[in-house]
Amino acid sequence: MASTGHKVALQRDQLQPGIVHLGLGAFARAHTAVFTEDAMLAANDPQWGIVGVTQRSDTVARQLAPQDGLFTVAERGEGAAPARIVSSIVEAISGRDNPELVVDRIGAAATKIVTLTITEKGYRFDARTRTLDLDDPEIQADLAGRPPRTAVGQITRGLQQRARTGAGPITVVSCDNLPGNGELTGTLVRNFAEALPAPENENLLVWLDANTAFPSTMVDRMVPATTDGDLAAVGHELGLRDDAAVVAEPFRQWVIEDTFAAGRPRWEDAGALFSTDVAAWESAKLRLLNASHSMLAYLGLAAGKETIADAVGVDAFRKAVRRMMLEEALPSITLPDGLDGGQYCDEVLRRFANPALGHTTAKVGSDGSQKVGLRLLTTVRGTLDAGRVPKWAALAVAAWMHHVATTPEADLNDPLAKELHAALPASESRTADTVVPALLGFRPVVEPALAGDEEFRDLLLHWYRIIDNNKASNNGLESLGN
Ligand code: CS2
Repeated sequence: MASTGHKVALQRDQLQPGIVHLGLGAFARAHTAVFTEDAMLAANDPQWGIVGVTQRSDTVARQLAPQDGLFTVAERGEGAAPARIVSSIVEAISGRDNPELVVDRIGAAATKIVTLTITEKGYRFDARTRTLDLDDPEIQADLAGRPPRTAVGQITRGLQQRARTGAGPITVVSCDNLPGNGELTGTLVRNFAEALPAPENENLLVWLDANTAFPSTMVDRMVPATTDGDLAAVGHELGLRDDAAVVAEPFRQWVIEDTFAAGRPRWEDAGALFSTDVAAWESAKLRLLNASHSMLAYLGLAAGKETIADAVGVDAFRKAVRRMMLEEALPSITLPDGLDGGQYCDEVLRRFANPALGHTTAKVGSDGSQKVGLRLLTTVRGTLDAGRVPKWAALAVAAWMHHVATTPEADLNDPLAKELHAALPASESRTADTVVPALLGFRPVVEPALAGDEEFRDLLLHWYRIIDNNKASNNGLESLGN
């Protein structure tokens, strides 16, 4: 790509590798890499080149290598900018194939920041205690001393190398949709360090306290999985083939807590907001946008809708999502200063309706066991605690349950697919009366007090029956039983 005469914004020979990014999926390329390129350009500060690490597969690293790390971001929808080539990635490595190299890069003195987009399941934590899952066999293997393959293992081993070599302080920035993602990441790294044998662990824990920072962030941009059609369209626009191209909506947002241990790019020059109130931004985003996204995904899947835009185009679904946001989620959160809740909800619905994005219900509906608790059960709990009826959030949870119960285990895209299916009755006896109690009893997702709430259970039974009765007729579900 570099040789085609297309404009590359940064002076590549001056870039230094200041950031290691774990989880080089489409989102990271369309969000973190773009903000960082813009920040380096605006401040003429080339020290924040990104070493990108793919986590589970080596595909993106293989695609980027022959293109010198260059790739295209093509915006889709109203207000889309022309396709741009992003030049902030200086190296792409496969964490699966080269775990020692990842540790070395995190341990290098030039590295000042590690950023993460590894999705919820990548943290391998127990959602109830917000601590590292020490029973996870991958974590155990990393603790036992193999070249680390988990993100927490790679970070902690990299930090251990820094402590040993005197490579200096560093900041670890989680960019995943988890509340308190910075504090959580710091806890998981410490849990890993604590589980190492003495005195290895004590030295490391002392070093961590003095040399690391874990700011929280809220990230936002809808980035679907790139399809062959997208690649063909980008090829047409640019006149060249880019296998690592990504498509994204025009909107992007990043709110960051300004606690860095060793400097940072001027991301504010690229439109990021530094705030002391990231927690409020994060809960607004998770419980309004992400919760509605999940709700539309599961309702859409039950009604045979392929994309989020198709699902939000169904009147009854759009109304249900709006009511969930306005009547249940908004009253149970505290908004950050400067955010208008009503406007935010309108904007979210407008973004979902983007017909050009092709964000699939299957993609957004994946990993439900990791998302439903944070996005929806929080609102169910808050609404019940306030003495109100979580009618619409319960609809979303029932739709998730229906998705789990009607999708064969092998097709259920969820790290706990096996455990979820083990909790369910045999497929021929899956009805509201058997599925709802079985999944309410699924402890990794539902806490006992909520599982025992009769009002919530009755709502789930009510909605599950409506969804199940209408599965053969889209029109029936599309009116949600009214
Ligand atoms: C989506 C998010 O896949 C999902 O679960 O809800 O990836 C969503 O598109 C982003 O958080 C938007 O910022």
